[in-house]
Amino acid sequence: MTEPIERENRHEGGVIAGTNDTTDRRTFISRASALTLAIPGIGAALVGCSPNGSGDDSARARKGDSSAAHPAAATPAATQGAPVGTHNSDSRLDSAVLHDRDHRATTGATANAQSATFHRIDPTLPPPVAGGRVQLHWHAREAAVRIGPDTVVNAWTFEGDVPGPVVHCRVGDTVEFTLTNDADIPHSMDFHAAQIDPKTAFRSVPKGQSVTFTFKPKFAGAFMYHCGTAPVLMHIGSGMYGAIIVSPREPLAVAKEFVLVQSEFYLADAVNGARAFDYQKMLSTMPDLVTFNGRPDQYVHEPIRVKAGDRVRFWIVDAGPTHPCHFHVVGEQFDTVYLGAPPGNSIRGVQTWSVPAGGGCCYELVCDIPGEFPFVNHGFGHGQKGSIGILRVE
Ligand SMILES: [Cu+2]
Repeated sequence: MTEPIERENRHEGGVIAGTNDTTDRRTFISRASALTLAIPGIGAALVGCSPNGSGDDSARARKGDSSAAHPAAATPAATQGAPVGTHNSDSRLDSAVLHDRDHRATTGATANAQSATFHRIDPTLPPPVAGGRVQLHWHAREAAVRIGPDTVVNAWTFEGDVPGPVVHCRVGDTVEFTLTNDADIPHSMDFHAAQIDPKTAFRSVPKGQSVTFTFKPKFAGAFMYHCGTAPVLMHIGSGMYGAIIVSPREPLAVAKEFVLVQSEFYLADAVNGARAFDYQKMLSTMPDLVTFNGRPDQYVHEPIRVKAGDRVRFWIVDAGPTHPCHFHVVGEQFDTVYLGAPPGNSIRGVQTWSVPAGGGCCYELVCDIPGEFPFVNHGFGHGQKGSIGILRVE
């Protein structure tokens, strides 16, 4: 399932790519190290937030990579390839790596910036693979990602893109997941759809090593996944997140289903055509861009199309790292919003409903008449920065 590593690169200064100069970087690194060392549990606290897990294959990546590729050695809640006791709450691992590196910003990713091509992210929810078992083997890697005609970012990614692939399964399916880290600094995976011991399953793995774990989603819903390596803000803010959609065992009403992952981008000025992520900006919480599926305004330029009379279901995940998404469709109303696991927990007749950072929500509407209906983050300071699109009803 691993797609070709078209844009992979080495990224030597990646870890502090967002900071503005050497001093800032050192300050950031020492603060991050101090934080994680002084408060050993904080990493785990930041990492956690999950529910748990029986069988059908599902999981497909966007862009046609069918996710199911490498059968992950099903090692329940396990840990492979790294020393026991190395987990997220001990970001000593990360810190050690940070201290040992020359943090000069620069990077192989930059070198590949010009060749990074733009592609629209297909928002269509892929079908769950039949069989009750999802097998995923993903790679964490650095990549130059073109998120707009003039903007290439040096991202940390799952599978080479931002966001990472969409996974779609059903309640009770078995998800067998392996992450192999191809990047120079440690990374990890935290699935919010899992209930599992985060200290082992969500632990960080250094370059060249892997972690494998298995879970069975207990609740339906739109769930975030992300790298949980400290500082989590930096890892999510640099591109390591995505959505796992868990459908209920009994199918919901027939609908055109779409997945939107809202996320913020905090960017430094371009160097050699590529922009690094800026950790100080992440801390200031004033994003340069707020996007649906990692590209500002992409569904304005190429709208989402449905037919009059279609039921439309939006699965929205807010990856943050910090701000909520106040989801609204101009000229429409949601006949149903599921606050928790569909098909329960529904409220009706909703104009706008917010998804918190790290959360997900399911929205439904029926488009009775043709037209162009903008869907927006109605927090317009952010909507105007790119979290807006058009639903074209034909
Ligand atoms: Cu990471």
